[in-house]
Amino acid sequence: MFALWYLSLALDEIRKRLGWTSIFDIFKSNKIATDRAIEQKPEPIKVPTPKTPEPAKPAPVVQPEAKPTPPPKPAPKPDPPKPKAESPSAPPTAEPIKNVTPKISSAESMDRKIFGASKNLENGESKPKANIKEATSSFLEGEGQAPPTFTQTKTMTLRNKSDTMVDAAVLQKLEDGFAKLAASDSKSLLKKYLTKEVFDNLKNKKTPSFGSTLLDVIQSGLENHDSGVGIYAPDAEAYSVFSELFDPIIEDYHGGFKKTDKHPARDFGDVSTFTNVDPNNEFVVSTRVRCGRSLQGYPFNPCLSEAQYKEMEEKVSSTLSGLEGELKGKFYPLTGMEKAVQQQLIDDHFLFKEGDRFLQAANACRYWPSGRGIYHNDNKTFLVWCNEEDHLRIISMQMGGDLGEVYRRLVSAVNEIEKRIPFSHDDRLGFLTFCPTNLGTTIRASVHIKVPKLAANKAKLEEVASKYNLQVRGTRGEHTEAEGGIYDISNKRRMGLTEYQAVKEMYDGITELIKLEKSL
Ligand code: ADP
Ligand code: IOM
Repeated sequence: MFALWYLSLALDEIRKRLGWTSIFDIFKSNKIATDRAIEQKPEPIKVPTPKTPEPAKPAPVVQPEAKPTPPPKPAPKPDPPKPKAESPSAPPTAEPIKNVTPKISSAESMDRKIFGASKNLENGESKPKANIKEATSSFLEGEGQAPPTFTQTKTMTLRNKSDTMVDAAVLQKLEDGFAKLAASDSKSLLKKYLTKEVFDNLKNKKTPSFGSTLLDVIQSGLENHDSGVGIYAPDAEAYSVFSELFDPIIEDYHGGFKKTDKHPARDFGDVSTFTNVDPNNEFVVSTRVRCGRSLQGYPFNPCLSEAQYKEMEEKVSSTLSGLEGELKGKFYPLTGMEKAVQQQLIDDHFLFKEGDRFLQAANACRYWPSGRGIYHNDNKTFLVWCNEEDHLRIISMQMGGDLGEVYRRLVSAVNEIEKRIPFSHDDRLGFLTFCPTNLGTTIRASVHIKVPKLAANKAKLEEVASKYNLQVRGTRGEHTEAEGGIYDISNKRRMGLTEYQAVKEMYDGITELIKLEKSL
């Protein structure tokens, strides 16, 4: 008996060494397979698994000084593949909302208002998230339109604890950029308010839905030390997550709009009250009033995919094609527009310029010229810019100083467009825009004006203008110089007052400046 048992053990050992399967093993493996098959019925809904992220590319060093305006990018790069939707039953879990300002109930509620949560959150559609990360990686690569790499897929798992951390390369870029800014003589509001303490408090934060970092917020100002402001909100949640930086900048720019303040309700006032600021045509060359709007359901520039740009352009052009009367016009896409035509429109002050380095550094010019365009009526007194700095810039302008006529046209256009497209609005911040300088009413009412005596000393002109809350720009707009003695003077603040009051501020201030010019 003992010998038999010993023999069976020896045989089993030989079988194992030779790799043969015993009858028992065959039975055992069949049973596991059967059990698995039983367990797998009914089959659960399969959620596509994101591909393994590619490794991040090394970050080049921030350019300390302003670079010359680069030439426009020739052709749009292909649209990044859309990230696959996550499980429909699992809406994104936002980071705990510790950083929101008291007036904004929560980042999520803000997001719901702004991005049409019914579309992006409740359906588990994570499409826009990919692009903010891509934006950051593009900046790290020093290239505005880099193809999506690891960051695109990485955002799909943003809810994973480790993915809420800011990448080491981004942190390094932030530290380098901050050190250079701190050592610079930049006059930007970014430099003024990004103290070491604020920097350290914010450098590890990310917005819950888009994963936007402090770098996404400040990269334009880090690259362009000559910025007036230097920060943008890559997505609307950035206004609350990075409020420690946005709030003081907003307060400074908008003349005292505090973090505890609430922007008043929209009020265009009595449009018939404004008259001609320069009835004798002595000083004012032309008058313009514009406002900005963001389409509900879409994030800001750095988070948009090329497909979204195109979709928005289509929405805007088809909506505007329904306008009648003096607003009736045509939409002209930038894609395919002859260079000579484009340049003429820019030279005539109708169209936005191309290759704005401030916007490029903020990742706002990706896929250019895709999705960009201009709508205008026949005599170019009513215009709409599509997808430049903001989704929409609605503009009314004409030669001379008849502010009443210009404002009345703007108000009727905005009212007509608002009947057709819903815009993003926040209870505290008013209409939401990419740049904090444009929040609230988003109104910039300006004149192109010649005041040679006052302008003999540019610093003096700016000093007098600021007394009336006015801002002086060059002839071709922001960041340009005056040509032929023509300045662009407009209301500076847009928050904490109504639309009517913003325009009145320009009207009153220009009236004073003209009086002063006459007295010299
Ligand atoms: P905004 O931020 O209001 O869009 P920009 O400073 O970028 O303004 O200027 C955009 C264009 O509008 C520029 O070509 C500028 O010359 C033009 N512009 C601004 N104000 C006037 C005006 N009162 N008359 C004519 N063109 C104007
Ligand atoms: N609105 C934006 N173009 N501007 C304020 C940029 C800046 O100077 O920082």
